[in-house]
Amino acid sequence: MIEARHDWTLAQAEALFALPFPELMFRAQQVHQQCHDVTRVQMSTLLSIKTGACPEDCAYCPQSVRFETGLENEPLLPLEVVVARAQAARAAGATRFCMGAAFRSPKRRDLEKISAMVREVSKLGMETCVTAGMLEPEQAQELKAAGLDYYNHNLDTSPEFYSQIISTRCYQDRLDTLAAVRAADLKVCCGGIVGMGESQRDRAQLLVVLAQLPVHPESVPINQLVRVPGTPLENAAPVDPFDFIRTIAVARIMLPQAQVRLSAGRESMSDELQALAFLAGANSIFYGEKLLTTGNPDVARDQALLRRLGMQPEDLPQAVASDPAANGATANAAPIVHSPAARPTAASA
Ligand code: SAM
Ligand code: DTB
Ligand code: SF4
Repeated sequence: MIEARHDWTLAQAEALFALPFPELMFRAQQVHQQCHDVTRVQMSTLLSIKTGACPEDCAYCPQSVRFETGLENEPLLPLEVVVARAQAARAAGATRFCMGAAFRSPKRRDLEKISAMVREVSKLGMETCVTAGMLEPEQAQELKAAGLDYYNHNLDTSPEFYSQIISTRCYQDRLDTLAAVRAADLKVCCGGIVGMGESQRDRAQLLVVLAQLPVHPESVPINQLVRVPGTPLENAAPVDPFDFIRTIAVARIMLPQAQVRLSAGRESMSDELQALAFLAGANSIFYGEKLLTTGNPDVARDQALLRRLGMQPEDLPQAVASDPAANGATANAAPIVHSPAARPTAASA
């Protein structure tokens, strides 16, 4: 068992980034093998439950009201639409349903509606995740009471580079929300974006901040910037794919127990690059044709990729998979049966 370390320094993180690629991959593999079943991938499906018109100015984001991206704004989706999408995601093999809302922070009425969504999606036996901007401690507690498992709130980059990407809130605001989420006993999903013009040092510093949190995030999404026309970062220089893989490997080493998610950007990645990400220690993906507003590989491509690699999706929590009633599933919820096509095994490959 590798113990989580909270005393990582920037020099140590940078030294990992500077290792020869094969050496870094070997170190990441050692940690991955000890802490995880390397054949399993956790699959989360995203749904944008409130789209666009966000007052924040995050330079990467198509949902900011300040950029002309041609996005159609949409208010909070009705509960039944969200539940139907969660059921479909579960039937396709996802175990976690992530609901994303383009808010700076949710208002009282919004949070009540989101809490209702969490309650209903939980009844399907899926893990639930919400990302809806900054939260006060009581708001985090309200979501916890509704049965929420994870709250996603990314630090995105280093404290030093942050102000070049976002001016409408500061790094400390993000850290305060993360503390509120942790205090409410929610699991933390927190990561960043690679490809915004940041340096290797910024990537190392982001991982140091994550590792120095009092408790490591359970889930760490590593996004490759999706360059959306109309955003200030539409012409950002592409990242060297090996530097992207290095970021995943260093995250794996510094945050050994976390689920490291190969997140946005997969649509433009080859199967070989994604396989390299799994070798570097990624063990989670966003699964389903869409992220929030941009594309993601389709389900058939991901199923084929896992099959070719002899890897399998993680199972739904056991008690739920075998006995939906035990988890309070509603009468209109589809039975939790994954079609063989959705659950590729090494044997079926
Ligand atoms: N508004 C909430 C917030 O910012 O916390 C939740 C939604 S926001 C879209 C969630 C995360 O998506 C961001 O923190 C960012 O890391 C990621 N993201 C947004 N646009 C992206 C893009 N174009 N490429 C990669 N990641 C992106
Ligand atoms: C995360 O780290 N990445 C996801 C999720 N958390 C909410 C969002 C990616 C968004 C990519 C751009 C879009 O589809 O709008
Ligand atoms: Fe708004 Fe979140 Fe997009 Fe920033 S990342 S503009 S807060 S939706």
